[in-house]
Amino acid sequence: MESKKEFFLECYKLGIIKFGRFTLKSGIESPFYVDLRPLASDPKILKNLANYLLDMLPLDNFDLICGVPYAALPMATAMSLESYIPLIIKRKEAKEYGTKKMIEGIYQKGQNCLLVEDVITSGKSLVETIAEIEQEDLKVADIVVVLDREQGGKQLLESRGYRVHTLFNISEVCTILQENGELSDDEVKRIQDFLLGNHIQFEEKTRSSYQQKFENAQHSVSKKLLEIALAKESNLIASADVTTTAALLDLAEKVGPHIIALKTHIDIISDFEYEKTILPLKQIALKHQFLLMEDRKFADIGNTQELQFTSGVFRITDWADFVTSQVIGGFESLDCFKNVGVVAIVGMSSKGTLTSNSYREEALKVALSHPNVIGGVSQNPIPEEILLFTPGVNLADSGDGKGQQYNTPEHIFKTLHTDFMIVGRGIYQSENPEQAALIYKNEGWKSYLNSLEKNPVEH
Ligand code: S5P
Repeated sequence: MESKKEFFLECYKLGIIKFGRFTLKSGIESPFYVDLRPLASDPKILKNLANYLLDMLPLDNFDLICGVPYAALPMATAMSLESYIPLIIKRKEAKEYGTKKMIEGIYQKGQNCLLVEDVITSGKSLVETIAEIEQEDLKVADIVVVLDREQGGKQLLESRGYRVHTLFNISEVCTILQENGELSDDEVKRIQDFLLGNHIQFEEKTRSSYQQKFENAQHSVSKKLLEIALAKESNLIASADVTTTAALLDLAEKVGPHIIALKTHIDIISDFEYEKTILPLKQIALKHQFLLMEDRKFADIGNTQELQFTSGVFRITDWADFVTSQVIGGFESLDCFKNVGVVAIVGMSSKGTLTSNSYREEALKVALSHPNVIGGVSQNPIPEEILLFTPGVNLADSGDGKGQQYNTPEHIFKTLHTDFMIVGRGIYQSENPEQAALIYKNEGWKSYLNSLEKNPVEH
């Protein structure tokens, strides 16, 4: 192979680095702009690049190669072809349908994965990618990078115990170009000054604590929920999907001390009578200090929703502290829920749900702007202004054979920054619901505390 310097000059001819004044995504003005994607369009260069990257470290240890999407995907593919190390593909976004997998390809738990990145700046996208690969129980120890912009990313990853192997860094690139008459001394000086003043301190996004959310909460029901969560050290909502009054009251009594709210589907109680079902339920809620959440999932025009909320045998308005509602009827359909909190259904947990990205975006707009809304039900992160309720949690199962898809408490608190987890069959179908509630409560609280930690990348 030619020398590294000659190789760089060949790459440079493809227009991968431009000098001048560029406003970056962050708003900062940079004296240079890097885009390595053209390298993939020259097969000879891509192949040589793959070999340069592979030559930087011993390869005996790696079972897999993975590129950070998108620019590093062809590089990782070429490295795989040159080294015969199998490739896995990391998605940028989880699939909407089917498996929801973030990593595609054939791999086994515990395998070592070599990660490939085109340019490292703050290290943010690498940190996020590593977390997702590690979530699949794969190991990452080494990262190869084509160009280091020398703005702190390498140090960040090394401080977390990863080995970062960079083929080029911006200083040596400037020297090569200066020697070759491509860059003036003034330009080099300007770049050096920029690099001195622009070490990006990448702060990982951390979640707000219940205490912070309590202080900022506007709605009285949000405040109450957060207050109970803090007092009981619980973020558990038990879903009481039982069909008789006796079973409902029995469950409420047993799980009451450990939960912040009991979620009902009141229309599945076959022997419902307001006096015999609701009045004792309210007593139990008062005794054990939890709120009542009626999971009615209203989905009609405002006038009909108002009737469904206030009339009929259930008279939900008289006893529920908060209710769930679809937002498909639009903003004004939520106006009728004046005396309760509304949890908007933003995304559903079932396989094949129609709550696509674009639906969720629109649903969130309604939820965020309506004063009655305290939170959303979703399997995806939502803005911190409203509370996130996540059902589909089960420690023992991954599904129910009827389309329900389950996650663990650890996943939803760490990855989604969930506020409250909703557990149904994991508790009420267990042999000992009281003990099960306690286990979920402890697991949920532990996962919440872990999710407050700034540095979730562990070794
Ligand atoms: O997307 C959703 C929304 C809700 S509210 N997925 C859900 O499962 N739910 C409700 O949560 C569902 O109606 C049920 O009452 C509970 C989950 O029960 P589990 O037995 O599957 O834990």
